[in-house]
Amino acid sequence: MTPNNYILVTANSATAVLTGTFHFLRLLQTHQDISALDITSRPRIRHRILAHWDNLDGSIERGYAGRSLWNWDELPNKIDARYHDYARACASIGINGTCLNNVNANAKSLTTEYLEKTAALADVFRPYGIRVYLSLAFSAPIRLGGSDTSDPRDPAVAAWWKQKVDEIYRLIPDFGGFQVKANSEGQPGPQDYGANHDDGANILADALAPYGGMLLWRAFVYDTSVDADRAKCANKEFVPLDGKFRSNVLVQTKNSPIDFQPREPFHPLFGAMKQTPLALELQITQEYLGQSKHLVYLGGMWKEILDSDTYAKGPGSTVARIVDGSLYDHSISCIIGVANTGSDRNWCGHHFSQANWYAFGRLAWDYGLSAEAIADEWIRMTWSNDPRVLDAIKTMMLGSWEACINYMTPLGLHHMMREHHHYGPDPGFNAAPRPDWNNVYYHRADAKGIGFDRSSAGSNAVSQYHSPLREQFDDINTCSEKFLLWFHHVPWDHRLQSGRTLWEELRHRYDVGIAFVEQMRNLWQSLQARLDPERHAHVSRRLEQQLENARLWREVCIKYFGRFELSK
Ligand code: GCW
Repeated sequence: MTPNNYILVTANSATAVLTGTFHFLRLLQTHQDISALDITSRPRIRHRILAHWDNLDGSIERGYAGRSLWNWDELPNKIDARYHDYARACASIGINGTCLNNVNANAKSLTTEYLEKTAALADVFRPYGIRVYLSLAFSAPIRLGGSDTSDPRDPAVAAWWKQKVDEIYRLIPDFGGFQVKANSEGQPGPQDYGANHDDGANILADALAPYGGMLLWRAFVYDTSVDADRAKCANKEFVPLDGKFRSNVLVQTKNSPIDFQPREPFHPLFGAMKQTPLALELQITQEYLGQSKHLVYLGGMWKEILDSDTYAKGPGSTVARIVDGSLYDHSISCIIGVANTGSDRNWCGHHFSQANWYAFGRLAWDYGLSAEAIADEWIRMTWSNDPRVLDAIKTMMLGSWEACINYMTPLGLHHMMREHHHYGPDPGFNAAPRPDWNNVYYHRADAKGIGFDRSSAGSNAVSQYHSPLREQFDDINTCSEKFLLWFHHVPWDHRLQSGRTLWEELRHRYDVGIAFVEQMRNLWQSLQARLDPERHAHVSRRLEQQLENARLWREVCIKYFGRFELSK
């Protein structure tokens, strides 16, 4: 047989052959040379999960693409064709898990009736190599089991969970495990009984362990009695528990300390817990980044987080190496992205939001890929291989995240959005029931300056980072300007690297952000004849909305902050 007249896709499991086949299709679709293929690929992170914040009534918390894909009323009997399409799309980018229901969980999802529905979905997803996970309500023993407590130290509670888990595995033999939001934003949890996160996680982990199930325990906690600076709370609660969790528990940590803001520094829990594997939680759905109205490609944002050096074990201790388990030698690893899918015809509300679903999967598989390389693949497969189209769209995508930061929250500002729905600006908001739900709590603008002082002279959140980051962040002159107002209260006339004062620079950043949206709109217009009219028109309308909203951010923020600047 002469060499090179066949192409072999092989792997160590059926699912992996499927992944390899999709990789090959991607090479064809992106017009790569296939004459001398010699590719080996393995995922860097073992569990690559989409988390759906979908409610059982079909609504989606922070969903901007229509109703939930899961039609619970029709399950388990009716299997919608889109379940297969969804699984195929996920498998094509290496996603191997899906958590079906909202972390603000309804206990009902663990009833036998709903488990049978979940089992039907698991049957659809199995051939694609995708396991299902569920979010649970910690109060389920009370709500479903008739118990008067869900205290994790009560043997009857542990027994209830064990029999529930046994039931789940009878129906779904490859069930992935649970995701838990406990004692966070009003959700029930072990602290309701004076027990702690490890107690709660461990009884669930013990029930899952015989089946190889995994427990994702979220670290998104910010109890004001723990610390007055919300950014510090998770470390203060979780670091003392390091070493106390069972081996099948991962502490699931958002990429950043406050929430999924347009830009924040990485979460200091990465590098602070050595004995506990940490799952990285990213938000694909753009809750704080213009939702499905703004074109914002998140590849660069996630790369910035993954590539961040924590210095936990000296230089090179990146967040990625903590998440993949290599830094502290953990065999279990997980990355989880809050999904942006829904039942909209285009899946994600905005045609360009699909790029974020795609980028999540690709980075989860290989965080060494660049944001640009991922954008390149996606554009070719979604829009065109025409170089003019490719160049224009790539320019749009690659500049879009920085533009969003500039027109919403430049220089380290954060949490300035409108209450509840989180779309649009409201820097003066100060009427929430807790201080850290107010926007004035975060920017602290006054006649002297603006920004949250988290330096050693302020809340000392910098102390949660390792040297030399701690010192860099602590000093107003060495703190990266992208995080300046996140770590410092800066005088209005402080000079920045550009030579402009802070106030001048702020105004400049808003202008730059808006100018980029205008550029995106113009680039998109120039492609009209090269793209299909329907999708082109849809994106055009979205870009107009984005521009209008970006201008609103500038107008409202400059007017609001201008009052303080003038009074100085
Ligand atoms: O950012 C906040 C969101 C909530 C969400 C919460 C969380 C699911 O506004 O909608 O609740 O984060 O991550 O638990």
